[in-house]
Amino acid sequence: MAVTRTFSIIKPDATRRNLTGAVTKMLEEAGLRVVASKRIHMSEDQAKKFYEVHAERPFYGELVDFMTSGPVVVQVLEGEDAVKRNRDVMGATNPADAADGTIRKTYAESIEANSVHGSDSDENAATEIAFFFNDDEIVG
Ligand code: RTP
Ligand code: MG
Repeated sequence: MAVTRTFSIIKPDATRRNLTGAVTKMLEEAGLRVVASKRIHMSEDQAKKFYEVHAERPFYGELVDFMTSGPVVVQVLEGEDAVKRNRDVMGATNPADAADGTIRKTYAESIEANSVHGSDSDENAATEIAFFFNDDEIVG
């Protein structure tokens, strides 16, 4: 299995509850390595652009409001089959459907305030990493 990268966000509901370390520990225990990390407060423009694919969905406005409601931690994660590995440890979008032992089952508050984002393909991972990080900020 090839070592690849994915992009992760620890969302405002998790940073508000001081869960940055707890979430990161679960990512690390799942075999992912944090090769870049920074805490930012996303602007409305950034959040709108980042979630552009959801622009027509009914929850888009609320999602942008939520993602700009507090600090987030954006990270680049490296590991074998990183996109799938990360999505497996994140669990289902809705915590009510997430498997035991996943981040969302353990920590998410709701389908929206679900603690983490993870890229859903290698192609989107590359786009999302480039959206938040310069190459010299990633140390593998
Ligand atoms: P993500 O992109 O954040 O990793 O999560 P995902 O693939 O599991 O979910 P996606 O369908 O891409 O939705 C993106 C984020 O929008 C919020 N959401 N709210 N109110 C709702 O029905 C609803 N559905 C989705 C969640 O924060 C979700 O992670
Ligand atoms: Mg998604």
